[in-house]
Amino acid sequence: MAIPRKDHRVILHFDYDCFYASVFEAEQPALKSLPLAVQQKQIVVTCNYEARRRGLRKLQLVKEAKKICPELVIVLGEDLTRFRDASKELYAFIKSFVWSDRVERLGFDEIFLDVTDMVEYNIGLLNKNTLHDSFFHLDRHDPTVGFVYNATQCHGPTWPSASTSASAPCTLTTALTSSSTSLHLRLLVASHLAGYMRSQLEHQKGYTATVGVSTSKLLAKLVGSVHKPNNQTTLLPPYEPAEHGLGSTSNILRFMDGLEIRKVPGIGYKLAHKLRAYVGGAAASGPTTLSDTELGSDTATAGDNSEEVTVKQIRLLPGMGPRLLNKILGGAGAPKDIGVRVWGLLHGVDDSDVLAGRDIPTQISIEDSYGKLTTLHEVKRELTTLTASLIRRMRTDLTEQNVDSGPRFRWRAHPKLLRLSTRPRPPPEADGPRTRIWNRISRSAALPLYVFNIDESIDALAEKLVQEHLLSMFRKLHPEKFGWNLSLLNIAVTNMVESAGEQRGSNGRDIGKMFRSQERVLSEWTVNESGNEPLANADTDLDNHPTGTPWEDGDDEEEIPGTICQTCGALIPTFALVAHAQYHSAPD
Ligand code: DGT
Ligand code: MG
Repeated sequence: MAIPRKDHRVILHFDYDCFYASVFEAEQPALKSLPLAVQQKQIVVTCNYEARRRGLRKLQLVKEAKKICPELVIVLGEDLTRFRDASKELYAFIKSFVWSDRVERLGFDEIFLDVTDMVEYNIGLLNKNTLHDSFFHLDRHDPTVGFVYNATQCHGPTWPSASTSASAPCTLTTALTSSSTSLHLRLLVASHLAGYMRSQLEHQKGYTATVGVSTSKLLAKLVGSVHKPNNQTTLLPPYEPAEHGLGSTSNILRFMDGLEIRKVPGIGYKLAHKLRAYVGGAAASGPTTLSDTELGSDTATAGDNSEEVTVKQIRLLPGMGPRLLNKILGGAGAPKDIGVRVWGLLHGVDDSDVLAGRDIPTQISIEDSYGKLTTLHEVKRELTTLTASLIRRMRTDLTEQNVDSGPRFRWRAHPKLLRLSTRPRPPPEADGPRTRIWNRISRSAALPLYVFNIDESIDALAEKLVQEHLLSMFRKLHPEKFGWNLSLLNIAVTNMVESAGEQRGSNGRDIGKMFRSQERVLSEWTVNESGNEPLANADTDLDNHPTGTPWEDGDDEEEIPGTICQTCGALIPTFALVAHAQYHSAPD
């Protein structure tokens, strides 16, 4: 089956190294030489490379980390403000190099850039006689702005690497003799831009990043992680099997084939589970064909699901293709074209565009998770704290200073809905501690106008919003007076309406107009059930984004999917369950 691609683009993917730890290091450079871990709840969410050299890993229990490295310096990272601020600052810095507005943030620490225009412009100016001494123009209008580079070879490592490559390394000679000349040359030139931007990021901002260079977001992200940290990787052509004549293999296919399926963005926990189970089942029962009536929901439990499975193993299964994938992965809630989409992903196909950055978020949400939250008194206290943070965030992210006369600040956008979500902890089951907690329940209501009153104190507004709105929303979610136990509270403002086009300085009147009809809605106090929502997974997953691309990002807030340990009652992230069980079974 022919798989169409958009190979004319040049895409870079930036992933800051040990991001949260780097934010602390940028504030206090003395930390750089020490093993440093960032703690959220009982987890080391990330650690610097000094700590990694000493055997620490990301997402490890703090207790375990301290055992491995007693001299570990631990900083608390539960307040996300500093990471959010650093992320915004770095985004603006990186964006300043790029000509197009196609600079897209994924979470706090990843950025995709479409640099096709810059690369093509610079290829147009290459002088074949002085390639060693080329000049990369960073400004179309000022020919003095840029950097000198050697256009006869790629900057930094490539995949395949120059030494192991069956195909030629990334030099201009191969670029010019190859049938894929222009692709090769584009990637070569882009690798220099990537190298320059990495060095500027390090020297001007004190952050290092790992970068991938290819023709799609998917490939740039995946190839970038080949050389970590503080490095970059360019995925070399040929990208199509036919490019180098009969018998040559596409480097995309070779590269993808070696990946564990869960590494592929878009193949999340659930899809990987089904695919692994299918491979396990197929291995146990021999080749399976499309007519097999066993396919479908039963496949998820058919085989050994603990085994890692590569893209190649899936791709080469008998009868494998979009139709079989549809049978394996389809079902309630799955997109109709899941088979075609996953088949494309396994072949490294991702035609999604790098989206132009918007600096107004689609929603703002604040949440916290709890070991035990059982009384209305505690709920009210927590709601008030969360609401105060939410209003603070709204003021930071959604207002700007008024340059004209009138009020000092103006709202750049107005969220229209207020949403309260909780995650009730199910009662313990007889079969042990591994009850997965996946479901949130939520209710939404119109956001009252008074929240936008900048002259009122945040604490007073938070108190009012809780008393007058959130508590009654809470009671509708949990009509029983007691008997519930919550593991999470989340408050969000959504349905953002941007104020672009409004006259500066006229915000008071405009807000009044905008919310007049809303006040009517509020007076009737209708609360809409928004239903159960799946837990937003930390990574992107078609499972959770049935209508979108693998790149749809959730909230800025993250959380750790967890399970209650029945021995100690702590909320343990799913990935840490085995380690945690070992901890209880180990002698003191
Ligand atoms: P890297 O890219 O391997 O050098 O290390 P990081 O720390 O940049 O890791 P990355 O890129 O996966 O994630 C960026 C930040 O997001 C990281 O510094 C901490 C946070 N983070 C990552 N995974 C999780 C998670 O599962 N839960 C929580 N709460 N935070 C996470
Ligand atoms: Mg990172």
